[in-house]
Amino acid sequence: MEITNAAVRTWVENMARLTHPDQIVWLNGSDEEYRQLLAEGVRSHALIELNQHKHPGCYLHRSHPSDVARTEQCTFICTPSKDDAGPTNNWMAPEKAYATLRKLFNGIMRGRTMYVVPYLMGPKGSPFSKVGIELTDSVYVALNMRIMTRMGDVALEHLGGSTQFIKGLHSVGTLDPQNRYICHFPQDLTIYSINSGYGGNALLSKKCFALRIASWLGRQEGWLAEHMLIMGVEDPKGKITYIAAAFPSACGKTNLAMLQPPAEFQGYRIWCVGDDIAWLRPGPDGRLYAINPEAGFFGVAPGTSWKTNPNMMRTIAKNTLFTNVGMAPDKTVWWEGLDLLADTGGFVDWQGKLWDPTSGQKAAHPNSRFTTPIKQCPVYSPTWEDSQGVPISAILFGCRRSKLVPLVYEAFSWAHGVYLGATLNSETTAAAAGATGVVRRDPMAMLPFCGYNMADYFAHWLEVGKQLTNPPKTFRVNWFRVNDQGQFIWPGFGENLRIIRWIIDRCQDRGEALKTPIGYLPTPEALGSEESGISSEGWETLLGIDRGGWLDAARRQTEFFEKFGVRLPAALWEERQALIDRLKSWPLAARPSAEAGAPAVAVEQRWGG
Ligand code: GTP
Ligand code: SPV
Ligand code: MN
Repeated sequence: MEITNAAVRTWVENMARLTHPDQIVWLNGSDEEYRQLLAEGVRSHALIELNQHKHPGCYLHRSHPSDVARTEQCTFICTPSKDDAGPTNNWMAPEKAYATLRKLFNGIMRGRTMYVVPYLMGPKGSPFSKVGIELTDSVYVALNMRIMTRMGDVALEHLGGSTQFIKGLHSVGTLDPQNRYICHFPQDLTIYSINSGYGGNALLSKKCFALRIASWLGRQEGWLAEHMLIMGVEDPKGKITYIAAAFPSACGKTNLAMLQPPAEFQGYRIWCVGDDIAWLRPGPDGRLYAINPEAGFFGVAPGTSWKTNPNMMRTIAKNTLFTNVGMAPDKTVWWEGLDLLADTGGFVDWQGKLWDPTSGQKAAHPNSRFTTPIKQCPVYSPTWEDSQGVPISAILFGCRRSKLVPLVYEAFSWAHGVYLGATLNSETTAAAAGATGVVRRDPMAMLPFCGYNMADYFAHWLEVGKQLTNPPKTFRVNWFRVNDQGQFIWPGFGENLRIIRWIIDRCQDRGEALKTPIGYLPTPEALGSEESGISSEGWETLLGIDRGGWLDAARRQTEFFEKFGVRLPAALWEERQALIDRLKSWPLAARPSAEAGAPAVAVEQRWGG
């Protein structure tokens, strides 16, 4: 296809003048081109061809051991004013960032190929879709972009003569962690990323564009870019209810988005629209509509198995790129949690070293991943192509908390839901470099992904809610409570449908709930406690409320809220105070953990509703 868009041509020429590639290859997105890129990947040792009999179309990539996850300390929002980036983002002045990065990019592609990767985020022809162009010297990144986005001519066709496209310049550089930068210039719709080839650092469509730049655009244009899965839940009568859910990285979005209903859920079907990112906007009917801008899954490998996520196992059976997993001598892949191995002779770990299972070292890196097309998912939802998106009935904010936070509870209102999202706390995971298992504040699961001041972001959420005459109900969920032995109490995965069923009941004004100071809680019976196999002590932990713990938690929010100064919407302070007041006036006798089966109305009367 001839490149007629002058703005695109000029920008690519300018970036080529800066980086000096030996050659420039414009990608059109064809199957033939994809095969050539794979061949180039194998030739240049970026890829290892896997057993084509057992894994047709699949390849393995090993990233540099210092480059295995997003690096948040190297990620910057470069707005003209520091306040516009806000206290939760790293900030660098745009002039300084451009100067630093231009120096690093200068001549960096000598001896390399620059791939020009046009891509479309969202359905073809949708008014909500947006175009990006990534320039990269990594064939691995180019291949991933082919799976993760609608890549090639389709994007340039959608763009037409428009100058509004997101400019992304990426180089693996020297992979020097000391000079690694992922810089965002929202005001210029520009992203510069250097010295990493991994995931969200390098696939600029994903976190850099579809969340950081898009959240900034969404604020101006009246919509939301969120770290959310989108799923349809079909009930036995054939009615499909759509849900969006924000969980921090590696906290269960991909798994929930395509869950396999347990046997007793006869007639239920799950439809996966997306597993990581949702763009949401108010529709003409006062409901909130969501599209998934992506076209593939970049999913966590460890823990994925026939038992936990059979739909993903089917999805990744072919045409999948694996990154940093272990490999058997017959060139099949393996990771922790997959299945027990009879024989580990000749296995190599994610770095290609002979693996000794008794060493305590993991075969697969904890953040090892697969890149695979959404259309291969057996429960792929055709609404993925729907240019208006799907109407969302419920929004879930999920966290990974071994203590305090119940399995599920419902907010009293949109503003209360925004407060539940804004105060989300979760234990860190291997998806980002740094310590794991540390509780940190991760508002709306967007801490690393919000492209502007989070106080303004909360205000924007509240504003969007005002435009919805029929807003989604909002919920907090936590699959990760542990017992004294440190084991998960809740079985999770497919069993999460029990929670989803209650949530849908609540959206249809059914479903039994207890009104408590923190929100509406289900009774164990409403979740199908008889079939769940969980003991009554288990249920007490999962659905109990620790009043002292919640009062402490509310107090600890002060420090977080104060970071934002006067920019923080008053509504959040009010929600916090209201929670404290409800907790203080709550008669201990009415605690649902003590009398889990009590009818909702009785509890309400006792603490004054
Ligand atoms: P990102 O791709 O990083 O945004 O992660 P994600 O939110 O999509 O998380 P994912 O579904 O990939 O799950 C991350 C890890 O949590 C995997 O190891 C899963 O096996 C595990 N996990 C997912 N759902 C559950 C659950 O319901 N219970 C338990 N115990 N573990 C879960
Ligand atoms: C996450 O960390 O939330 C991911 C993986 O989805 S990455 O693409 O690396 O951001
Ligand atoms: Mn994610």
